[in-house]
Amino acid sequence: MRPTLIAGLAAILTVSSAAAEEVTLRAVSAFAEGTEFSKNFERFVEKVNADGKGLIKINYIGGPRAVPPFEVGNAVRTRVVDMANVTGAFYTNLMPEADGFKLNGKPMSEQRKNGTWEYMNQLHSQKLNSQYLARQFHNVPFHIYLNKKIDKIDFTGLKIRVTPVYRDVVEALGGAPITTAPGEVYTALERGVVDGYGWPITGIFDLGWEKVTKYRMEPPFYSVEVNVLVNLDAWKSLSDAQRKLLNDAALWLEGLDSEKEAVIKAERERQAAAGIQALDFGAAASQAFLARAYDVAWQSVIKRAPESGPKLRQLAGN
Ligand code: 173
Repeated sequence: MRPTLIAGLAAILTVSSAAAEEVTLRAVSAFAEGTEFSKNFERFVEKVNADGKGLIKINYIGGPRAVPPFEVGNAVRTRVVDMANVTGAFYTNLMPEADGFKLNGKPMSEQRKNGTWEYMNQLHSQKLNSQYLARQFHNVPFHIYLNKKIDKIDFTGLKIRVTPVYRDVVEALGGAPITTAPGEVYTALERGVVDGYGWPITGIFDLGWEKVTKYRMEPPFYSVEVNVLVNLDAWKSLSDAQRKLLNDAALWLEGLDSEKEAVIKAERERQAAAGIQALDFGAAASQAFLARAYDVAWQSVIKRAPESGPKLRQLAGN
């Protein structure tokens, strides 16, 4: 070969290997783009792409139009995607104990110190072939929303839309649970297929549910958990610098939970202004409901995951 050609080839190789240092990860969210439980993840993607220029890039494909919510866990396990923003409630088929994550409402700073993160990471590594990068929304509770007025906390005769988050407590209180993805809630309410639904305190305006919601039952219960998972093979293929960038962004993402207190207050006011009436049965009934809600949920987790269930309960401390 002529020296110029060799020099030329060498230049091309140098350029392409420099370019290859920037890794692209494909990511999806189990929640619709731009809605409450995708928004902070989308901010995380922006941050990684800004801070990680030349090092790592997240190609955000979007929400449930890309992968149906209940299939997102399997998509990250099999590396159909490299990264996912998804609640454990959507992958209990692969990890029955994921149903217990909602019962731990401790801040992530604490969970990272007391061994919870590590244990959760181990579970995700074993059962979801994933790195447990971050958990969001520990301070956001759930509610049961209703279209039929009740005069005590009793769901007898009511059909209630659930995911694994609410199934046990709805059944324990006499309701008939009907599982749907979030994308089907509006139609189910509009057609009267269900008389109510479980959902966090935040986010009902995103999909227009205030138009088909009359009541919100008090008290709030459990803790939302939406996790950022990275396929383990993808994770292992990253350099230390790339992993550090993701870990730093993950801590930043968990820190965004501090914004939620104000958001929750505003959301309660917005619901009231939209005509959604709070059904509050007083302190004693609320206490009894909470005790029952935690009790049936732990029983169910421990029954389905006899080894990890008790360990998760011990870590949650309730
Ligand atoms: O109600 C749901 O679809 C659900 O389980 C959930 C979990 C976390 C955040 C938002 C909704």
